[in-house]
Amino acid sequence: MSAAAQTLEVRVPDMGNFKDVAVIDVLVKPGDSIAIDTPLVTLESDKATMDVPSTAVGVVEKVHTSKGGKVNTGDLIATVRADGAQRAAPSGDGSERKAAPPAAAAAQAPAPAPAAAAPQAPARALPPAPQGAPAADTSTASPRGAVLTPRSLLGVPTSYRSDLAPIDEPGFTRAHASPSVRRFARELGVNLTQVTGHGFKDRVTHDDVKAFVKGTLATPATPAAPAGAARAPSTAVPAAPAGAQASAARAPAPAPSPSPAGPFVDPAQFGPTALEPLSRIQRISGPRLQASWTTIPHVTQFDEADITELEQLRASLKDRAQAAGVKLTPLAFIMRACVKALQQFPRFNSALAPDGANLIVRKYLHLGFAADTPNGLVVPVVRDADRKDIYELARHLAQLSEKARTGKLPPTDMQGGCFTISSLGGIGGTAFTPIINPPEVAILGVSRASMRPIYRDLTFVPRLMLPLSLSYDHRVIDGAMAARFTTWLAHALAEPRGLLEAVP
Ligand code: CAO
Repeated sequence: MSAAAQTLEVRVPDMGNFKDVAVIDVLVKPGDSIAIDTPLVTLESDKATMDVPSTAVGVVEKVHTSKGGKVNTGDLIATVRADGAQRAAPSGDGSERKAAPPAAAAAQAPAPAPAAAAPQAPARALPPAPQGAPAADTSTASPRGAVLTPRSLLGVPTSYRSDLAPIDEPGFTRAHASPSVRRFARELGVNLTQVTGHGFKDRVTHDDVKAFVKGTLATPATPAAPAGAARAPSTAVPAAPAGAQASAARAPAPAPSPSPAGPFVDPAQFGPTALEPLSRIQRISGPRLQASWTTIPHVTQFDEADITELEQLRASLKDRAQAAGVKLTPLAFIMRACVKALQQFPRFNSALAPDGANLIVRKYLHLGFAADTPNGLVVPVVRDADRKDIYELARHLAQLSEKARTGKLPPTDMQGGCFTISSLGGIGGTAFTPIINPPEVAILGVSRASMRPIYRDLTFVPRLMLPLSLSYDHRVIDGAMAARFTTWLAHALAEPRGLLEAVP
């Protein structure tokens, strides 16, 4: 291979504002065969944890970072030896291109190699190529173009990995499975080397991973536990079925979370139970939610908005919206109304300074919205929402939701939110108490609108009423101000033509 062999560089992709990000894991070593998307290192900032996927195919020549080190956007992570016969030409802008999977590399791999699997894997969608790169060349894998796989959208305590069963990384890398199955296995903390594949040529499938998890959950957990477990009662485990293999050591380890709510009473004492692992996002976001709920004095102000006219207006704009290539859901109007309310009440667009004695009032307005995804809750952020009209808001809402659902939301699309809207209106419910997303100081919950008889001018009239639930940080916002905010918001939604004005 050698005359033709070429060395490719894999660098840290664009990490937005993150600087000096800690390398908490190195997942490959020299000599490992890697494919596109093979995770190379795990990075962790105070806001997010992410795997850096490979943008090259070949054999790792050298790893240029180490566990415990720090990296920044563009830093070299690994050099990879690709087969010249199948590699693509260098891009000329300093970035490398994806090489086709080298047969030689596949042959070197001791087990069915990911390189062999790569051609079947759907190509990862990359963000737009950097300036100067050929636009139509989807094989361009710029060091700044790879998509990070965020493990945390809401922040991560540094010790969170301690609750995961260790994964045999080289074995995981060699396992015969597609990138989506690998992602799924990582999500559940499943060690792919332990999973028997039943797909084509014994490839591990999603169903195999699920069956493995079910199997391990049906067997008793090892009594051995991390330090501190003597205090923390064990998680519920059912009695082992006769003849079951003692495979609990392989099971995704439940988080050894000492419960602040008092001693744990094992439900298995009172009847049959099953243990289901939380998704990785849930495991990570849980402590963050708990910290917000227990450290911020939350109060929730309820109100309702008459959106009868808004719905008529929305129906009348359907064709125009379609022509503009967007779908106008009530949320776009609610976002615009929130922007105006935040401009009216700037305190809601502030953060409490760490000294607890000052407010940091933002002069920009990025609006977050909660999105329900197959992997859990994420909060994409619409940047400069105050400079977008209702159609642009709808467009960004749809685009970010789609990215969130398909796991392609980069950390930069989740940063810098000023205020969050959590809309459960498409699903149902009459009210709920959303949890503030710090350092924000308020969050608006929206439930399902319903026709209700409203007493007006001595008679009941049918009106479409939208329930609003505003949770706010009582250290920053007084009850009277919150009531004024929701009253103002309800009024803006009740007279929706004001929401259609052009935005400067
Ligand atoms: N009342 C009645 N109907 C509503 C509504 C409301 N408040 N809000 C939306 N709808 C309707 C929409 O009009 C749409 O119906 P049509 O197709 O007939 O027009 C339907 O419900 C579905 O809307 P949608 O949910 O697809 O779109 P959206 O713009 O309202 O919301 C998004 C987008 C991403 C916010 C949403 O899909 C989502 O993920 N919501 C869940 C958020 C969540 O999990 N919050 C909880 C966080 S706290 O744990």
